[in-house]
Amino acid sequence: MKTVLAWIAAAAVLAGGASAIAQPSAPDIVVKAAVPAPLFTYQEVMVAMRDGVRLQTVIMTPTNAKGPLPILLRRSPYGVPDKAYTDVPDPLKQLYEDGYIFVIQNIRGRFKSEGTFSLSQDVTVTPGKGTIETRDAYDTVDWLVKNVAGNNGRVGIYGVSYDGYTAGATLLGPHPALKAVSEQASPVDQWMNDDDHRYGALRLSYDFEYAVYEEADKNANTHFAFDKWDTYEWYLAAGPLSTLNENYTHGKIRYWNETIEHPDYDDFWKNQAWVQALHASTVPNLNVAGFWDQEDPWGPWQIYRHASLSDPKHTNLMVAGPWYHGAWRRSVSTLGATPLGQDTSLAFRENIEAPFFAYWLHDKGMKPAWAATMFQTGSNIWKTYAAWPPAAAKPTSLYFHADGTLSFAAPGPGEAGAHRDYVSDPANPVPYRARPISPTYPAGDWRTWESADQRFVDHRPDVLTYVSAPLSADLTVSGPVAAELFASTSGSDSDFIVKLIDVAPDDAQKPAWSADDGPLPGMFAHSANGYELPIAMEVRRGRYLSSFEHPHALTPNKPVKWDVPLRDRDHVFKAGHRIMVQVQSTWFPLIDRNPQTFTPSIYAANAGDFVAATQKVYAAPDMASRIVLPVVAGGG
Ligand code: PG9
Repeated sequence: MKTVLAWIAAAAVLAGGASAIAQPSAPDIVVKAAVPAPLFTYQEVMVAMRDGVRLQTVIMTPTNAKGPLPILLRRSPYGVPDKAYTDVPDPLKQLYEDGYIFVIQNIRGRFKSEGTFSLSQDVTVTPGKGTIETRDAYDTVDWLVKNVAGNNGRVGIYGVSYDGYTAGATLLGPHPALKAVSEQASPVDQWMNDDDHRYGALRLSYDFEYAVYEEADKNANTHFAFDKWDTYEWYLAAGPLSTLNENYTHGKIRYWNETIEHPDYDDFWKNQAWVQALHASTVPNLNVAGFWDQEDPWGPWQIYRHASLSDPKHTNLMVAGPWYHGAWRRSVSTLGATPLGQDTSLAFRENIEAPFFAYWLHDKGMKPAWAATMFQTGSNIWKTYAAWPPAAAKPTSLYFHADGTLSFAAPGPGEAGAHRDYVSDPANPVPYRARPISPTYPAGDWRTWESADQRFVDHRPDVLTYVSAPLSADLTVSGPVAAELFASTSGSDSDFIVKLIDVAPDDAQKPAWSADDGPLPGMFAHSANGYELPIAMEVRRGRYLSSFEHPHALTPNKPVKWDVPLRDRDHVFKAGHRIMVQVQSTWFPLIDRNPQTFTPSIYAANAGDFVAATQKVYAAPDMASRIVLPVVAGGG
């Protein structure tokens, strides 16, 4: 920040003069603070879209520009700055140094932007034309290059999450002046994964609280007014989901109504799965994902894969790191209780993001030679890959055994019929993080729960734990991970949640944290000894095992295969660490409770439908539950 100078020279002159000439009375000495030169000019304009709807748009042009600059656009439902930045925000510092005109726009229906906003309609795809955000971005870019003084005719767009989606949606119909895109944590299909569901299992707390956040008031981001801090208690007391509208939202939150009116994967959701319309890399795009993203960990990988279907110029890039949602725009130097040795977010912005935009918008630097760059955890180093997943990764099975161990050896003949059981009771669901579970907004602790130590549940009788022997050598896992469970329930519907965990060695005599590593973040204020760090976690809902469109009842007590995709990972389980898997059937209130009685819609279930069920997880030669790891021999 520029120092604010005090104009003390005038005061010194006056003081000197006072000794020479007697003053009848002391004059008022006016000390004026020097006003630093503004870093940006600020302009707010209403930009008309093709249908006449005008969008509130803020343009900030650096005052130090020495020539025409490219424009960096961000389109958001969350509001725009009401004055120029007086200092460059940390996440923009590297970009500011290269020189951009920053433009931030409220999407239609939000704040002063005209038109209507609806979480579902905004992402609904019109074949051949993309989504409403594809078209509004096109019209905005068109207006900007024609009207913003001092622009060089090139535009980039970037943003995280909703702003990431508005960036990603441009790929379906980009304006010719749009030369670079960085979608960061963009969702692509809200029924299949990311914010609102996981393969059809409702992300209750997020879906409900976010729908209120964005749809309760056009002019605000609204926090649902819980009357309890521990939302675990609040959602449990609320009972079946029909009560949320009856008692609280009264049918006024459109997206929540739509969520419970469309339990299955019907056209309402399919038409919003915008990535299905993407078949090629249309504009250079830097996809960014967090391995520990608690909201949108899946979308960027889908966009990357879809754009890779045709990418002759190698303009489609993938970056991922040890980050919660959007953490690469903050600062991340630790994961769980482990120091990473650097600010990985800053490194991303300095070495990847800024050079990406500089190359495409300023003709500076080199085009990246890699297809993917990951901050690989465990080894805690940056790695670049010519292709993702790396060809060297070989699917390798890690098997469950009914004695609670995990090993690379499949169950033998002596383990015929072997299984472990537990009772899953929707009246006493397993919390997804240590209680109290504060509201999603505005409390910051939601951000980091995916890297929280899982010891907080592994004593529960309704959580099965499997653990390997300490590894004799490093085990590198790079690529998509999956679980295959053979399991039954005594109910006619049920959920299974699988967590893959890296267990740090426990040596109480050797604190894993040294003072040189800096202060530990509050919630991890203990050493890494024995820390159970989740590497991957996911849920499957039984009713959707054979069809996402047409749910089916499960046959009570009949074991079936549960495929549980665990997304892409790049992690080294270090020698001496153990691999752990936890299996459970509730994860509350992150995921709504499965009644464990099949009903046509869970959201219309009555209190009486919620019953306890006995779950069996098999580890037998013909029903070998396993985790499939993409192992890179020798670390790659
Ligand atoms: N995860 C948020 C979101 C994006 C898109 C749809 C719904 C929610 C966000 O942080 O913007």
